[in-house]
Amino acid sequence: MFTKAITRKPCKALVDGITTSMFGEGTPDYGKALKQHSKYVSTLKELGLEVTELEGDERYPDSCFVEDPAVVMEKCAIITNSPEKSRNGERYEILDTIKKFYEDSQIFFIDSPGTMEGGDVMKVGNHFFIGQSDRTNAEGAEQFNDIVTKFGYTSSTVPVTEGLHLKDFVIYLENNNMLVSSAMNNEPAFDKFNKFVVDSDELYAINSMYINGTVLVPDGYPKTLKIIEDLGYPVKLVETDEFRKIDGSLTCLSLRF
Ligand code: CIR
Repeated sequence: MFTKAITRKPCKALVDGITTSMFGEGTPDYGKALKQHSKYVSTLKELGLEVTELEGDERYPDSCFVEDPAVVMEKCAIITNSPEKSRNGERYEILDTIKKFYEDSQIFFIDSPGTMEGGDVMKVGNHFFIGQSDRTNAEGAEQFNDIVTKFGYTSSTVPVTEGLHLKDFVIYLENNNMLVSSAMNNEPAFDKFNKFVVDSDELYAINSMYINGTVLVPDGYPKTLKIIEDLGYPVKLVETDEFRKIDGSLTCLSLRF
């Protein structure tokens, strides 16, 4: 059960955010991005979360994607280490906020040469699947494993072969249900789950977000919406088009715990 979330308002420099153009083209419209973000935050609040809303930080164009500089869980928090120059400083900024919720003895760091971003970390019960991607390397995954095993969690790695982060291609919706890309459907690590393959023209909607029984789904992906509704989840649609232009989706806009 999640009770809290941390978000950060998009800054004007959002228009300079990093993009692989894997989901769409163009530059985000800042005004629209602010509106979509504010709706996202109010949706989290409607679901009962107490949201700590941080101010935009112009030094870091991608800083609204707070999921990446930290991984939070019940027993500890891990400050990650982005290999992207324009994002690495976000780890120091999120730390101050993490300290409000965790004791110093519960806060850990991924250090160079280890790299990691939270978008590559997917929690399933007490297990973490860690995507090995351009942002998260084997050393980062090993450091993460050393930390979480001390607290009774386990972790394993999964190769990310098709884009930015693990959670762009597989997402856990609890109740043993997973949305997957066709590549992730062939990943043996996920064999035991009820997998639902999302069509290639709706790949972006894999990154839907389970919050306390409800699933937030990006607006505009009817086939994926139907899969989720047919599974019986109450659904809330959220517009994220402006973030999509720079590879941002639902989970990356918050830390939930
Ligand atoms: C980046 O490339 O770092 C940002 N433009 C997008 C980050 C998205 N983060 C996520 O999915 N966890």
